Amino acid sequence: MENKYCHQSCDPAAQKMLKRAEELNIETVWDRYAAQEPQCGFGQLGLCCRVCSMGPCRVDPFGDGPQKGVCGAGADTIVARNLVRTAAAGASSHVDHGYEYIQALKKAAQGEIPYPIKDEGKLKAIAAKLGLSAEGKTKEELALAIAEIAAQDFANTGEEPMKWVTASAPAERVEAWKKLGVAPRNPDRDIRSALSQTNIGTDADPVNMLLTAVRMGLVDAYGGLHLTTDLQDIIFGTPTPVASEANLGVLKEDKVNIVVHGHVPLMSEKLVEWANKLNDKAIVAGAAGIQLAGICCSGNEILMRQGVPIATNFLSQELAIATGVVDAIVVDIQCIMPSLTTVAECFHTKVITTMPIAKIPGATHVDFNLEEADAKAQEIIELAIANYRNRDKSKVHIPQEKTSFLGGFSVEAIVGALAKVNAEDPLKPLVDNIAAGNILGAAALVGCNTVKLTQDSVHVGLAKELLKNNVLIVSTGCAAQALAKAGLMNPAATEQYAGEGLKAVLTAVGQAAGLNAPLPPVLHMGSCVDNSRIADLLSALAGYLKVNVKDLPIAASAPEFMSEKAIAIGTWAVAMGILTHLGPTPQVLGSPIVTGVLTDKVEELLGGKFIVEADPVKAAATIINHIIDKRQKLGLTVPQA
Ligand code: NFS
Repeated sequence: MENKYCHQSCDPAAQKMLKRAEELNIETVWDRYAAQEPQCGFGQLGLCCRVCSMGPCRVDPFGDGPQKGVCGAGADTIVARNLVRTAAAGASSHVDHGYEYIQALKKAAQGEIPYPIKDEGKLKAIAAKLGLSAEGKTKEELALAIAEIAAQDFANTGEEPMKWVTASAPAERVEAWKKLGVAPRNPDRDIRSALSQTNIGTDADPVNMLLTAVRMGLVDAYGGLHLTTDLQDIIFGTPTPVASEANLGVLKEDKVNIVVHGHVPLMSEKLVEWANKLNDKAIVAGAAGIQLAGICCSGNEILMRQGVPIATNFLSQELAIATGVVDAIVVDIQCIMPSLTTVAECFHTKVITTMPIAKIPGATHVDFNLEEADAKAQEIIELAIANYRNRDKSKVHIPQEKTSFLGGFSVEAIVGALAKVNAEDPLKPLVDNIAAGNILGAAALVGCNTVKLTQDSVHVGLAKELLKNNVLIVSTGCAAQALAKAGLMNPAATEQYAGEGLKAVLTAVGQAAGLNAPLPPVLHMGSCVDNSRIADLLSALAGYLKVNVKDLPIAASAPEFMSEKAIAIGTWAVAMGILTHLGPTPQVLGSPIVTGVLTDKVEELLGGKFIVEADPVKAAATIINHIIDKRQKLGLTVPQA
């Protein structure tokens, strides 16, 4: 559909809702972005410093004005300092999330909270990777022992790396990080030290600070992502393939619609349970039942384990409310626009906050806690049901767009599907097809949306180019939601978009796995914390091939990133040795040293580096050339031009 909204979003449902929002005079993220333009050029280059109150200071990028802040810090120091603080803030979000699970696992093991330990297989697998013997232990005893190891990582006062690092990362990487002095020791302490290092008058050396940025990436990965995925799987179960639907068309005019948004599934899993239990109450209230749908990573979590459909991704969260049928939008932490309550004022929608660190003026706050999880989840669902009767029918406007897709591709699920082809040696079919060139390589498409680029356009454009060239895609976060909405995660997409070699492989695996259709060409591996799953898959592949991760024909991309968390995760990907593409330009160009290290010199040290390119076709070409180069170095066939 060619219309004036297609510069804002390439998602047709979002375009329709943008038109609707304009008719109703509802302000959206796109309007506020327009009002901010032109955005501050100093800030965009990372040259604005607010570290102390002698400032704010700024360095003139053209060389005419001041070249130093009041304290004497120049462009390189200021940019590096800002970058470290961004990465530290990103890491702190994921570490905070992981920390919730240490508490949860401990309490679950002691029977203090209504969360059974669901996945005994994963429990034993995590125990084994941590070197714990399961013998003679009940599952509760083993869970408690795992929670204690995690807690010790947060109490480490020594210099040795966190246990979660040595247990999760390839040994070769851990050695490389130790040699550089960046291996995480204790997430809390490392983040504290990064903030201390970047205080006024402490570190002025940009390269020394960039090493700390790398450490923040690793803190995010192991104190945040890996720890979280591992413990979440133990409590809630490891995802298995599941069919679902994506886009605003999943909302139902005749049902109580509850949209779940945020990141921590402790609350959202309980909402799924109680939505099922209270469905009849919704019917008594005059609705046809309860429809749950998700936004952002809480959405991804309950999709992966429960098949709950995706309403939309980050940038169009306000537009979900503008459908007029959302009876409650229940949020926990991260990526929640404070404007939700303003949009909700135009409708009957209740915005329900649930966490002590994430309140929004104008929202209803329900103090969700683990001990009272059932009562609180019940309270939330009942608030939504009671609100159904307040819906104004004249304001209902649901776009019909929705696509069907498959989610739930944990590493275990992928290996399980491959085992149907070769039960003894499941990775062999994948590796053989990479070696033969049927699969050129693999790319991870991850991360957010940003209002600076047309919503979903770089995700979708890049994915289509890569698939055409036989690059298998794995995806997480809002990227995965973009690709699901665009219809790239179902068997039909394999027929339509995959190159011949890739199509043949996915068809064979799909048939063997009993799907009666090809595997999707883009595999949904979960939320952003589940980038840990991607790393585990790559580590397994590298281990199988007896090479290092940095030698694999692979790349990562956050084509529309916006969050501090994405900066931390991207830095980790580079530290794993992976070429990492970013669509928007990070705020570092004001420093030639920082830019030079991140896009070039870091490769010598860690094997990976950043590239920046907003055009999806050009980005795909660079990624494909990189993959071909890695194939050549491994002595694998390369396609003829
Ligand atoms: Ni990731 Fe998931 Fe989305 Fe970006 Fe936000 S939801 S944690 S940060 S916007 S991908």
